[in-house]
Amino acid sequence: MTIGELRHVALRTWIEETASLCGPADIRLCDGSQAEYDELCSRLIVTGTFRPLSRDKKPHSFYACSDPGDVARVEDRTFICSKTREAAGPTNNWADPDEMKRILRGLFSGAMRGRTMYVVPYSMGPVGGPLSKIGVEITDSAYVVANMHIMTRVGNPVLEALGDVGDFVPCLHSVGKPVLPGQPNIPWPCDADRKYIVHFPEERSIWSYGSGYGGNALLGKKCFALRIATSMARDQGWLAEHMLILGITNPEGRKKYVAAAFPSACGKTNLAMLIPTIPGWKVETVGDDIAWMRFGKDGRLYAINPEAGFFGVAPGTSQSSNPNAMASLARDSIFTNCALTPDGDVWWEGIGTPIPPGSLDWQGAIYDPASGKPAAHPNARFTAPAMACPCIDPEWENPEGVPISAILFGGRRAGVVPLVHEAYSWPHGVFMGSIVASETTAAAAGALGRLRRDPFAMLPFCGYNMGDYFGHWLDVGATPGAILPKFFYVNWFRKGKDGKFLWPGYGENSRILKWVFERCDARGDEGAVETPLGLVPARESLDVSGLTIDAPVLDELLSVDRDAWLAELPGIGEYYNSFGEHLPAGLRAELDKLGERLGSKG
Ligand code: OXD
Ligand code: MN
Repeated sequence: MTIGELRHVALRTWIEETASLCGPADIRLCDGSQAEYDELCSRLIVTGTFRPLSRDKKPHSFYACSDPGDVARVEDRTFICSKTREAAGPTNNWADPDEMKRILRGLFSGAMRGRTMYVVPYSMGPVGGPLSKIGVEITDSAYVVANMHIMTRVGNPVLEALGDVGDFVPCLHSVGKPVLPGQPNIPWPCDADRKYIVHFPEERSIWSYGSGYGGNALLGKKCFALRIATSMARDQGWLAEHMLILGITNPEGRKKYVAAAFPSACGKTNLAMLIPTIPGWKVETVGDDIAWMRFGKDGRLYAINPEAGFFGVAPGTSQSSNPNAMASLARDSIFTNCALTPDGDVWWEGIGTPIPPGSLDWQGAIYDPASGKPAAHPNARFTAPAMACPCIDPEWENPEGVPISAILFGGRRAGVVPLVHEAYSWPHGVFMGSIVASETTAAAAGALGRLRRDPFAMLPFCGYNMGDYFGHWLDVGATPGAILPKFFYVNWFRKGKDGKFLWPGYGENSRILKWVFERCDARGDEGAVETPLGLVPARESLDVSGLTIDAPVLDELLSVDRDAWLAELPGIGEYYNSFGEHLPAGLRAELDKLGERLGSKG
């Protein structure tokens, strides 16, 4: 189909206006076919963006190196341009929408000269599903289109679902590097020093300029499925969350679904694909990053994974840490900023084998192990199709979603937070989500290992005032007739005095999932012990059979350090003050209750 044949007038007009602003050499409406994907990959080989991997090692897969100035999400260049600063709230960068549009129009003017402008209709969620939504990304990056093919559902079926007047989120993207006459095309075009990742929540549009990487450029993911979707969800009474979704089945064949929020690069993909170490239990994956949830007619909370692929952190992924991820990326995948071995495979730190001599690093230079630098960038990524995952859940594409029984929060905390604790109530669970804090990782540009509050793991992803977002969560819990999931807070990352992790993690986390599963069916505090923080497992209820763990270590993992928590309270209070009048009274009340429990119990 050509642009002129598009029946959707608003879409056609937007495409024509964008073309006249950006001045591309040609326009291509993407159909989503395999032939189109293959042609894009061939083009990317010609520009040097892709190198094909060996057919024997990773069939139909490609290696890409980014510009060194374009390796991660850029939170300081990400803006929420609501009409007022207050609507964006204290945790977002705000800019006046008119002023920002003026800047962006200047940057986008002529930005696509010499390039193809791709128009990518895509669906977040199964095409036409009741929880799904449509976006259209206009981009001048073939790399972005290829990744969108894996990460979302693209092309003709989406246009059909959109019809003549359907709603879509316009997402405009340019790498900001026109190809001028006589200039060669470069493998990773970007405008590294002038990036703008901009959201207009009221008009529900996205403009992204200057970066070709991940969450900055694949606009269906963080920009639409989280930042714009949170503001839709608030208005429409649902939830758009930075959560994995997994199904867990017990030895009797009963199954429950769990959603879990962890800050970026804290092991969501590993948890979503976990292989239980406890006999007879099974975990299956619905999604590893984003959940859209709303109540069904039966009162339960149903979740879909709006994505169709995994954009996972490669370093640390191995046959032993996550064999299911390794199988997902075994073919038909794109690898960005990994190392390349001489026999045409990819390599990264933590893959479990030594780097073969003569490998190239993430910049395409011969790797020198003596350099002391990693061969793969710490935020190197694989883009892999979800359906290739051996443990993909049979219901993962159910357009109605899967019913959620438990919601987990977690972060990287060397101390203070016990291995697992359960909330006493929905508002207490919302309180837990609001105080998530984690040591920072390489998923975003900036200092590593700093403790930062990352409420609901949504700090970089909430498209409106975070105080109002807390209020929305409280309101959702008060929905009449709702059968509410239970909340839990987990911390696999607690360390002992010797600096070593106390808990083995990975497949052993199934022991915690088992306790969560059983708590969902339990009456009262069966299997649990009350503490000031919440309910922790009664020692005999946490299955540690077959695990070598000393009793004192387990005690330490499950202990509530009252002094440390009393010391945390003022910080939480100050944090809450930063939301001013937008902080819901219900959360302040939870903080007071925690203070009382710490004073009177434990
Ligand atoms: C991601 C992130 O890429 O959270 O999922 O940064
Ligand atoms: Mn994420």
